[in-house]
Parts: sequence; C-alpha cells; structure tokens
Amino acid sequence: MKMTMRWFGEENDRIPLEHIKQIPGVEGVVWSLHDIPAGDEWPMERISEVKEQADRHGLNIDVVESVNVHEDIKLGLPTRDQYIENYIKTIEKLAKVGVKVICYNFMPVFDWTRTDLFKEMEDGSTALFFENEKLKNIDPMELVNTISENSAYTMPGWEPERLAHLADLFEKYKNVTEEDLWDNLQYFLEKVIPVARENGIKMGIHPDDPPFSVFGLPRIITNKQNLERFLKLVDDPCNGLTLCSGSLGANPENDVADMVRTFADRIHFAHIRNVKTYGNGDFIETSHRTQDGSVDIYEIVKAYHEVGFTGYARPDHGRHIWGEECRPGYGLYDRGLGVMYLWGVWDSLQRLGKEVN
Ligand code: DNO
Ligand code: MN
Repeated sequence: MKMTMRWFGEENDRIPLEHIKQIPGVEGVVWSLHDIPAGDEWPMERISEVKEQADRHGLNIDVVESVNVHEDIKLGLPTRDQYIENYIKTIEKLAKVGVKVICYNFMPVFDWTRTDLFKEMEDGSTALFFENEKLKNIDPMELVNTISENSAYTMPGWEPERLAHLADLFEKYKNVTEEDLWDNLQYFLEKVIPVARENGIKMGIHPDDPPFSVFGLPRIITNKQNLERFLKLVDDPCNGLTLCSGSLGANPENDVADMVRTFADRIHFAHIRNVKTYGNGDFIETSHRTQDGSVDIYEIVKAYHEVGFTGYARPDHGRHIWGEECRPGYGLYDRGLGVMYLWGVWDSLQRLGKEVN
C-alpha cells in the first residue's frame, strides 16, 4: 500500500507540503489543477510546476484527483468529442511527468454533496453531515446559500460560476436516464482507456457520493453490482476503481471489504474513511477509527492486506479538530490521524502475517 495525501496546490491549500511530508509513511500528494474548468486541456507548464514543487519536498505526484469530466460527455451531447479529445491530451501530458493513476467521477452536475459542512459534534469538533430529508425539501440554489453562509469554501461542483448555469444544466438532464448515463460512460471509456493503456496510466472512477440519486439526477456508480457492470464496460486492467469506503459506506447495504476482495486487481486507488449512518439516509463523517462509525475500517484494511494491495491509498475526508481552520473535510490534523490509524492496522497485520507464515 502506497500512502498519499490529497493536496489542493500551493495557492489553494493552507497546508504546506513540508507538513504533509512530516506525516509518517506519506510518499506522495494527490493533486489536480483545480482552477482549470472541466473539459479544458491542462497546460504542460502548470503540470510541470506541480511536479517541481513536489520534487522539492521528496513527494511523488503519481496520483491525480481529479481530471473532471465535462457535463457534455455525461450528457452525451455532440460536443463531447472535443472534450474527450482534450481529456486525452491531458492524459498524455500527465504521463510525461510520471503520473500513474487518474481519479475521476461520473456524477451529473455535482461532486460530493452534504447539507452541512461544519456540523457541531459533542466533543467540539465539526464534521461533514448529510441530512436526507433536508435535501428532499430544498432546491439546490437554496442549499448553496445556506451552506455558504457559514463557510468561505464551497463543495466541489458548487462553484458560483457553475451555479449561474444550474437551471440550464438541470434542464439538460431532464430526460437523461440511468441507462443513458451508462451509454455515455461507455462511449467515454472506449475512447479514453486505450490512450491510458498506451501511456501507462490507470484510470480509477470514484463512486457517487452519496451513492444514491440527489435532486432527481441519475447516479450509477453506487453499489457492487454496478461496479461489476462498470468494469465490464471496457474490460481492461486500466479501467479500474477508486474504491471510496466513505462514499459507498453511506449506504449500509454496501459491504466495502467484500468489494475489496472481489475487485482487488482493478482497484488502483483506495480512499479510506468512516461514516456513521442512521438508517434513514443521513450520515455524518467520523474519525477513521472503526469504533467511531458504521464502516468496518479494520476489516477493509484487512481485506486490502489479504489481497496484497500495492496500489495507492489515502485517508479521505477528516473532521475539523483542534481548532483548525480548513477547507471542509480536508484539514491536516484528522487526516494525519487517519493515516496513522491505517498504518497501525496495516503494520500489525503485516507483523502477524510474518509470524504466521
Ligand atoms: C469523496 C471525495 C471526492 C472525490 C471526487 C473524485 O469521497 O473523495 O471529493 O475526490 O469525487 O472525483
Ligand atoms: Mn472519496
């Protein structure tokens, strides 16, 4: 398991690379060019700049999260070919600086969605919270306004420039069914996966978060059966998964450890985090520790260990603790603790394994 940490870039992240380097066992940063709109080709100078910054701190840049997919590709519009062309050029450039894995998602309109970015917990920490009922009765614009009232940050996909076109986007998705989304995903994969393969890059789709429809939009990367279907769309080792335990774990019916065992050789990137579910669709993000949430993180790490996982992993969202001011879910402290929990479990399994063998 190769440990990494998500970093939003020198101008975009309060956490310096120096601090990331101080977390035990972290070898690389998971990065992106967040200011480049989805669908645009990434400039080589910008890519090289991140590579140089990371090099200076002895961190690798093997994993990119995300190269976002333009809505026209998800919608299957005729303009998609140009955006796929740009995507391909970006893949080729990323390969030049040694990138090994590209994470992306295929969620219409929004990336991950929560109803509260800083929900107060009993211990004084705050965390990302999702309240199902609230989402049912609120229009997306209203949710954005409530959320941005108490935060300088917004969720990915909820940027003001995008939201200006929200009504248009919803209109375009009006008649798009889940089956259409599957077809459009297949079309994208058939063009992109051969290029990834030629360039030594593995693609890892991130599951939908939460793993069910929000605001009536179709969502398909949600459970084991659909992951299986996804992998068969283009049955190539380069067409793989970013298996996110927190996203999938928001549905208590998903058994993530079982997915690790089933899809082992197609998991290129592991997102490991815990959530506490309440049975009605609500969930709160907790510390990574198994006992704190509803997802059995110990069992998931054990599954990765059993299958001899040598891919990339990162702690995913963390809580906001010790008074840290940070972007929602991406503070240093709780994710640092997350790394140490994951190593604690992994290292003890490693030791026990040796004793047994
Ligand atoms: C949620 C996070 C997401 C993820 C993107 C990937 O679990 O990991 O923000 O980064 O959806 O495209
Ligand atoms: Mn994730």
